[in-house]
Amino acid sequence: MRRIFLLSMLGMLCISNIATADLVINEVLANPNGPGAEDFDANMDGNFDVGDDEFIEFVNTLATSLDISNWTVNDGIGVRHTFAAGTVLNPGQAFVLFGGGSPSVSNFGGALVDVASTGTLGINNGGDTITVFDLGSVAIASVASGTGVGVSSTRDPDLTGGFVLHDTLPGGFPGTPGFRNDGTTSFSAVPEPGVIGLLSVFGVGLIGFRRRS
Ligand SMILES: [Ca+2]
Ligand SMILES: [Ca+2]
Ligand SMILES: [Ca+2]
Repeated sequence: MRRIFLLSMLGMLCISNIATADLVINEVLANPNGPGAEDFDANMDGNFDVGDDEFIEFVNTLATSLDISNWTVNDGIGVRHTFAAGTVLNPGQAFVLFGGGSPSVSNFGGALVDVASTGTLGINNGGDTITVFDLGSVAIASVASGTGVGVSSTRDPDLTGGFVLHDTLPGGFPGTPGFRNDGTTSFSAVPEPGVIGLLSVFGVGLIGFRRRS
C-alpha cells in the first residue's frame, strides 16, 4: 500500500510540474504604432491605439486543459493583468491578451481573448520583460519583449523557436494574434505532435499504476 501511495504522489508531482511549465509566451507586440501605414490595429476594433493594440499571445502546449484562473501577467513595473476566475485553456488553445479596446473573440482563431485588467499592458517600446506567475507566485513563463515598430516579435517556429520580427516571415504579416505564424492556422485546430507524444507517455503510466494496485 505504501508503495502505491508513493507512486501516486510522484504521479501528481509530475503532472503539476508539467502543467505549470507548458504555458508558452509565443508572440508579443510592444509597439503597435509604426510610421503611417505600419500602424497595426491588432485587436481589430477599428481603432489604432498605441496602448490598446499591444498584445501578448499565450498557448497551452499541454495535452490536458490548463486552469490559469487568477494567474498574473507582469512587466518590469508590476502586475498588468490577472486572469479571470474560470479561465481554462483547452489543449493547444491560445489566449490573446490585449492592452485594451473592444476585441471580438470571433476574430482570433478560437483563442480566448481579454483586455488587461489594469487597463493597460504598458509594454515598453524599447524592450520590457513579460512574466507570468501562478497562484504560488512561481514564475511560469518569462520573455524579453522585442522592439519592433508596428510589428510583433514571435517565436519561429511557433512555440519552440527564438523570437524574430513577424514581418520577416513568409506572408510578411505584422502579427498573428490567435494564429500560427502562417496567419491562417489556428492553434486550437491542430494539436502539437509533442502534445500527442506526452499523452502516450501518460497512457503508459496509467496502465502501470493499474497493474500495481
Ligand atoms: Ca485597435
Ligand atoms: Ca508600448
Ligand atoms: Ca501568432
